[in-house]
Amino acid sequence: MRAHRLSRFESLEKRLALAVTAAVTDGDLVIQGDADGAVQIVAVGTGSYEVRDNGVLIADSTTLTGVTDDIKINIDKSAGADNKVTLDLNGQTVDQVSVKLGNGANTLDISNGTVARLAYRGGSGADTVTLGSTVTDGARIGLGDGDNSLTVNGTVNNLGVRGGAGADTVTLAETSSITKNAFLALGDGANSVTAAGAIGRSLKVDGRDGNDTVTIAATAKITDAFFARLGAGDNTVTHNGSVGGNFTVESNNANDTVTIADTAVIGGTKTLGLGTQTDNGHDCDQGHEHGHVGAGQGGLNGLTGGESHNCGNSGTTTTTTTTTTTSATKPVPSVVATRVGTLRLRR
Ligand SMILES: [Ca+2]
Ligand SMILES: [Ca+2]
Ligand SMILES: [Ca+2]
Repeated sequence: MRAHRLSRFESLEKRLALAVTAAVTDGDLVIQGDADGAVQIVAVGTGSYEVRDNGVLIADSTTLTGVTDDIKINIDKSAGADNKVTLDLNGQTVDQVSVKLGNGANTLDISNGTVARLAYRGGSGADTVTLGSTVTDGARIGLGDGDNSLTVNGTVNNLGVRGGAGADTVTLAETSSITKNAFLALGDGANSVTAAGAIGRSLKVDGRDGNDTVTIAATAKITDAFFARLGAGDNTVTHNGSVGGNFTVESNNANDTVTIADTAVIGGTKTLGLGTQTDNGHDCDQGHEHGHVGAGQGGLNGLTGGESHNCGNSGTTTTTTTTTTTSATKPVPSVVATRVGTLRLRR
């Protein structure tokens, strides 16, 4: 009888141990441990929150109150489980949100509030991150290896993303607005980038080995430059939107495809250096961006700083393509609107 009770007790203890803890320390909401299931973090009032793990209320606003500073989510340091975390800020403003979910196929969804700085670090699994909140300073998203996915729906001041060996998909949705720069260093793999929203300054995309695809959608408005450096593989760039500054594509493969729609806008100089890239995707602006492209873990310093996207113009582009200028009757202000169909540079 006694043994039976003990056994049941141990079983219960074991189960309870597999749950996150939530506490407020020095104004920070700290959520950590190994999750039992999906972790839901919801703001329920000014500085007060509720946290659930697998539907079970871990802590409510009686203890989770006085959150005036950061939110720190550090789940699954060792187990490599698939973690699902939702953070509903419900109109609240917090300073820094830092999220570490370890290995495994993790999902993070942040919505309905304002964050000064966001730092996400995923591991070797396929991370899926959806960002709907406003980020007033910088968002640094380290996706690590795996076939990761990032979707930005909200407003972010500076966006820095790093991916590793897998096929990373980054979507800057039509509703998204990057106030300053977006720098996406996606490493090896068949990475895919779709920019459909507004970017106040520049968009820079770095890929390495693998077939990278970059699409500037018709709804996209990039105020300054577009700069893609796509390494090896069969890379594709499609421009249907508006780039106010220079439009530059470099790669290791002279047979890469760049398609610029006749409705697309390029305000500055178009430079296609397909096959001219001599390295394989390391950061060109080494004085500015630290860390290793594709590392995903750490090395995120400076990701969001990039004021300059001038990368020592390897600038040797001859266009051997058909270029059909748009009709002269069509008003073409200071922009260059050309129809070039599919550009294929062969050498
Ligand atoms: Ca990952
Ligand atoms: Ca990648
Ligand atoms: Ca590539």
